Amino acid sequence: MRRAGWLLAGLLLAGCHRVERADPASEGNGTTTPPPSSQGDGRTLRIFMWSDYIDPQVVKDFEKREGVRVVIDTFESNENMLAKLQGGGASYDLATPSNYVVQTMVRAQLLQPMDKAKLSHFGNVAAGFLNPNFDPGNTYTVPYQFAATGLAYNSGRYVPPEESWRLIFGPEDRVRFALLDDPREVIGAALKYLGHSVNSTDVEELRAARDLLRRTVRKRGFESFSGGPETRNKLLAGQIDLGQIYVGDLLQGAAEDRRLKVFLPREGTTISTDTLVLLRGSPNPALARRFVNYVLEPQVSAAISNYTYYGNPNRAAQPLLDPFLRAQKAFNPSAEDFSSGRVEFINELPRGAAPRLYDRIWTELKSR
Ligand code: N2P
Repeated sequence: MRRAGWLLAGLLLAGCHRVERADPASEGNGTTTPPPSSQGDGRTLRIFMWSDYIDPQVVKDFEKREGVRVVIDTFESNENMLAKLQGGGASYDLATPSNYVVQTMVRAQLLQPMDKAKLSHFGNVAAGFLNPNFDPGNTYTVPYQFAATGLAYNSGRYVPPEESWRLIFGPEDRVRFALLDDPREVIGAALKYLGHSVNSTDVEELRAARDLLRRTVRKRGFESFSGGPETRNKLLAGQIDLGQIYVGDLLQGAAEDRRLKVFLPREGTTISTDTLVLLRGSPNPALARRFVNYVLEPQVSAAISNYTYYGNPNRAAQPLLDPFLRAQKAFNPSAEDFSSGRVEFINELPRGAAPRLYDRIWTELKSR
C-alpha cells in the first residue's frame, strides 16, 4: 500500500503538474542573476537545504570517502531560499527546492543542468519521478524526498476532537496553534478548508482565504508562524496544542516520543516533492554531482529517509526503508486520497495576478 501511494505520488507528479516552459534568455521576471562564483577548491561542498532533512552520518561518510568538508545551511521555506539565492553573496553548490519553484529558478537563471548522464546511479529513481512536468527530462532536478503536510499534536497534553482544519480555522479560540512559516502551505490549508484547490488562482477564492487567515492569526490561540522542526519542539514542550507541520518533521519526533501524532485533515491538504539542484554559481560542480550520485545509492538514500522520515523516490532504496514508516497513515496517502483531491500537489502558479495576490496575503499576515 505504501509503495502504491508513492507510485501514485510519482504518477501525479508526472501527470498533474502544469509546466511553464521558459526560455531564460528571453524571459526576465525582474530578478537579478548572480554572476557565477569563482572556481572552488574542490574540497568544500556547500548545500542549502530544508532543516532536519538529511542524516548527519551520511554527510560524514561522504566527507570521509571524498576527503572533503560539507557545509550545510538550512532554510524553512522556498521563498526564504529564493530570497537568499537571488540576493547573491552565498555561493552554494546544491539546493533542495520544492517542485513548484523549480521553473522559477530556471527563469531566474539560478540553475545549471544536472547532466544526469554524469550520474551513474540515476537509474535508481522510481519511474513515477522521472521526467516530471516541472522539469521535463530531469534536466535540472533529481528527486530528493517528499511529504504531505498535516496537523500535529502531543496526545499526552491534548487530544483533538476531530481530524479537521476546523480546529484552527473554526470558531474555537482556546486551542494554541502554530502555522508553518510557508506561504503556499498556509494559504493552501485555508483554501483546502474552504473547499478550493491549493493552487487556486480565483480572486474570490483567494479573498475568502485571506479573510479566513486574517481572522485566524488574530485568534487568542495563534502562537506563531514556525518552521517544521520548531513546531515539533513546541509540541514537545507543550507550548502549543496543534501545529501545521510537514509530516516527516513530526515523525522524526514521534520516533522518540510516541505521544506525538499527526493526521491529514479531512478537508484535504498539500503535498510537494523536494529536489536536488545544481546552482549556476556552484564553485564545485564536479564534487556536487558526486554528492548527488552518492545520495542516489540505495543504502544512502534509505539511510536519509530512515533518519528524516520523509517519502523516498528511490526505487532501489524501498526494501531498505524502516517498517516504522510503513505504519504511518499520514506518510502514505492512499490512492483515494489522491484521486479525491484530498491530498493535492502544490504546483507553480501561472505568472500574472495570482502570485502577486498570494504575496500580498502573506505579507499582510506576517506584518500583522
Ligand atoms: C524539512 C522540511 C521539508 C519538507 N524540515 C518541505 N517540503
